[in-house]
Amino acid sequence: MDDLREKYLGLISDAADEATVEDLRVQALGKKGEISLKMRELGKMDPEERKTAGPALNALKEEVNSAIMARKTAFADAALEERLKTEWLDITLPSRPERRGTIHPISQVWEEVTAIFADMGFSVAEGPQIETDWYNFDALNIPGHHPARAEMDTFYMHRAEGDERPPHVLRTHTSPVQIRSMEKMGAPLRVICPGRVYRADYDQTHTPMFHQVEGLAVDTEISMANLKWCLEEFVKAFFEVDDVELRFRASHFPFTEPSAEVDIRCSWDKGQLKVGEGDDWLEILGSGMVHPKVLAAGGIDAEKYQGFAFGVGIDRIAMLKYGIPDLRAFFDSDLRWLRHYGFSSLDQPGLVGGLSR
Ligand code: 2NL
Repeated sequence: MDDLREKYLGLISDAADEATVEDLRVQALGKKGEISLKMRELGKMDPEERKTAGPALNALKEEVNSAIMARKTAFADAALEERLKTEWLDITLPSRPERRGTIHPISQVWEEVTAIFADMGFSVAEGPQIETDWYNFDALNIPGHHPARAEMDTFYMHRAEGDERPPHVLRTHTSPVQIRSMEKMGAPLRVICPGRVYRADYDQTHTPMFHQVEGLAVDTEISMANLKWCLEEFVKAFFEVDDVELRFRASHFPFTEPSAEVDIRCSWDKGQLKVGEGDDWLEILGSGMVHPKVLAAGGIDAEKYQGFAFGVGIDRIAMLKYGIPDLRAFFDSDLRWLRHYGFSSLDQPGLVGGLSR
């Protein structure tokens, strides 16, 4: 054993590199290593002999193993030192201008829509992307058996085995934020809720994560007329035109009654959208008068208050306004695409300086 100790400790300290140390480890402690074979011989010894040889062999194995580890660490540290000498980075240098990104069109439109409604006196609220089924469905008058639950292609979160509570969901719309706003702030209330939403749908015109802005106004004398004015102001400001014509089409949502889908008059000239003129109609949002059950779910007295609400797809109106043909390019993180469609970080959208420049 002393010979083995001497031999390996010597070889380990003489080793010139990490690979040599690893070879020595195999040679001594590997499956068929010299020390491992000795350990196997323990079985053949008589019990008395084993009593002294066993612990001694174990100690030898430990000692050689520690020597190997220490030498390997020393080589690794030296290699790291060497690398750090060549890979140093001067973080005070300015970034390379050709690598600089731009504001993503979705962020730009998010800010534009927020600026327009903030100017009309709406406050802005955000909330969790993982929601309970109560906030995402029940509070919005979408009961358990309602087909809208299935239609929404909901992503359900996993629950632990045996946990019988209903699963959390990735919110399918930002409406839960408005329920939370009603609970927190009560009536009267004017709020818009921009955010990410999720539906299990992926094709030419759908991505599983997309963006929505919903608006809600609650007061004692609110009507469809107020809704229509607000939406007209929004469309004019957003598309940066002086006049628009809106068309309300009867529709159905569980959370509004009556409900209307809103189209704007437009024309398409060589693939270029013109808003406010022409013979085409373009659907841009859904809206309606808040269902009394939804007001009640938000803790608001539906005998005393009414409200209007609407929902707009940010990605969709971004494509329309900025002539972006392919939805999926939004999420490619392609710098060339971003430089083509993106916006300067110095141009904050505002109604005074112009929305988009
Ligand atoms: C669409 C339709 C809509 C709402 C969203 C809403 C929220 C509450 C109460 C009532 Cl808390 N309504 N949101 C109402 C009507 C339509 O979105 O097609 N969006 C892209």
